[in-house]
Amino acid sequence: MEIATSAIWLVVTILGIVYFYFKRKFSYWKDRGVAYLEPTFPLGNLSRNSIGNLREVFGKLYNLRGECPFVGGFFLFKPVVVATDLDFVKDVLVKDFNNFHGRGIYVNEKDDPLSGHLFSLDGPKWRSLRMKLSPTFTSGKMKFMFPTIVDVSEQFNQSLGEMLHDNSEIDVKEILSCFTTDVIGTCAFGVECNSLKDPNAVFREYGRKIFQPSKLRALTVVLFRIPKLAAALRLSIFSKEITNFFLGIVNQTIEHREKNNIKRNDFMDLLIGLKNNDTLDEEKKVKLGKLTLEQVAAQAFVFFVAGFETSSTTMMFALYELALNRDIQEKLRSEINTVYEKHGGQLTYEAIKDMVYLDQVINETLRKYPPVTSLQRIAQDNYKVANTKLVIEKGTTVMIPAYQIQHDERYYPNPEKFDPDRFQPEVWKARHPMTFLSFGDGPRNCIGLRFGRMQSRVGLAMLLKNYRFEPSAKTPIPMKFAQRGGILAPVDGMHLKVIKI
Ligand code: HEM
Ligand SMILES: *[C@@H]1O[C@H](CO)[C@@H](O)[C@H](O)[C@H]1NC(C)=O
Ligand SMILES: *[C@@H]1O[C@H](CO)[C@@H](O)[C@H](O)[C@H]1NC(C)=O
Ligand SMILES: *[C@@H]1O[C@H](CO)[C@@H](O)[C@H](O)[C@H]1NC(C)=O
Ligand SMILES: *[C@@H]1O[C@H](CO)[C@@H](O)[C@H](O)[C@H]1NC(C)=O
Ligand SMILES: CC(=O)N[C@H]1CO[C@H](CO)[C@@H](O)[C@@H]1O
Repeated sequence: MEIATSAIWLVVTILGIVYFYFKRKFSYWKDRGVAYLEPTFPLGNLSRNSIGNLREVFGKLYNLRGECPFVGGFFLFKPVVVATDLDFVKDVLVKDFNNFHGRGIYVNEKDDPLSGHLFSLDGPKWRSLRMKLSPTFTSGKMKFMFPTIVDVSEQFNQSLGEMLHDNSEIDVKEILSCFTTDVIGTCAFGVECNSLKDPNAVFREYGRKIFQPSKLRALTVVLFRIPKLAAALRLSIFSKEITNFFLGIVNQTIEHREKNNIKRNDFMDLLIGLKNNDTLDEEKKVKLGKLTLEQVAAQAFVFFVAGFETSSTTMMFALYELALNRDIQEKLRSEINTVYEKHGGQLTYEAIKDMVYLDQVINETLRKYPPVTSLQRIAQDNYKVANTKLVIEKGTTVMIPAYQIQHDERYYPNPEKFDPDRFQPEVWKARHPMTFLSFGDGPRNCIGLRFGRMQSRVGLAMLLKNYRFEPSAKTPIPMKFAQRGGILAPVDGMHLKVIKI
């Protein structure tokens, strides 16, 4: 009896302490006079990032904006800054980058070598790696890889032609993922693949596995957001199966190339160079060490993960809007055909650069459908916010709601309208530079921006030259976004009618 009563008291007391702890934490923004969304116990209101769709919560938060350059949210009991003012966004991403260079993502290089990649590392490790990898993505290097991308696109065009019947309705999301998987598989791993022809293609299979949402993963992703706890538990982000596959394929590729002295001027060649040679930090005149095999594998892995789904998503939403806007589709096709002719019927690097309207269509697609809907930084030190009395405390996460900013009618009137003319040079130059955040901005923006744009242009040019796209009964109109997963996607694929020209 005695013991039972004491036990009950103990439980009640603990629950009480936890409750008041959260309650005190949840008054964080109120105490500071910052607009915030009432959090729910115990998840706060930003946990849905990992469990469901953050876009809705961000929409609510964004609507609270006022004088203050940001509003407050909670991830579990941790306060999160949600930037709503463009000058403040610029301070975080560009001007005061030194205080916001990290993302604060959990990394466990020891148990989980693939987690040590450019996207998740912070501090000097990130800086040194970014310096080493930047030369990999210059326009000169892109020019070298261009013919490879065109080859893949021709193979893709052919397989698609064989697949189609007179009046086919297909899920373009799936076929575009096959295309970008093949491009990255070829350029980053030097492995010839034809995912469209071979439904069991390994890269496509692993690509699916990485992006497959699951309940268990949702839970661990919440834990990853508390890096200290995750580190104490020594959690691994990627399964042994995924790790072994990527380490194995990189190991084999390197061995094969070194033994046979093969040079292909692709990402893998450049990574092998970084494994064998020291690099020089031009600014500080210091040598940066060589990459280990594990580090090479982690970078090839992140090129794959960050490179295929983002670009295929861009092309998918472009085809969707083009199917709904036939006049824009015809205008674009006519540009593509004219430029092809001008360049002797060849899709050259110069030809692609001449397709200006194509670029506008891609920009407008990325504006309306940013594949990565928000950006993240973490404060290195206490930070005084310009023109306010507010201080962002060390270790606080700052989120930038790119999707909301790009749908704000103050910057893009009638934001739901698909209008490539928003990106005529004189129009976009007049806008605040932080109104377009689909590749992030500042020194930690997307390193693969040029490559992502290039493969999207080649893919779209090839497709629009040879096929016409129309909506079908299964096309999602109006658009409904999936509630899960990290990258913007429709609920149930993207079915369109595809007609040979
Ligand atoms: C249309 C295609 C793409 C989109 C929309 C996209 C978008 C983004 C965004 C929003 C970020 C975060 C930027 C920030 O926080 O400021 C990012 C980072 C990154 N992206 Fe991309 N990306 C694309 C293609 C690619 C490709 C093709 C690659 C590699 C081959 C790539 C590799 C990376 C890497 C490594 C980072 C981390 C950079 C760092 O932290 O230093 N991305 N990307
Ligand atoms: C693309 O495929 C179609 C058949 O579907 C073919 O007529 C056309 O020549 C191909 N184009 C290129 C550039 O390979
Ligand atoms: C790479 O592969 C070789 C065999 O092909 C093996 O002996 C070696 O241990 C592998 N290295 C790593 C780091 O997995
Ligand atoms: C790296 O060193 C190898 C010889 O080990 C050399 O062939 C290659 O050109 C070097 N690469 C760079 C980028 O310096
Ligand atoms: C697309 O947007 C980017 C970034 O705002 C810009 O650099 C590029 O010139 C734009 N292209 C077109 C055709 O508007
Ligand atoms: C997890 C989550 O989203 N929790 C809450 C965040 O705040 C909004 C608005 O107060 C609630 O509706 C959510 O349930």
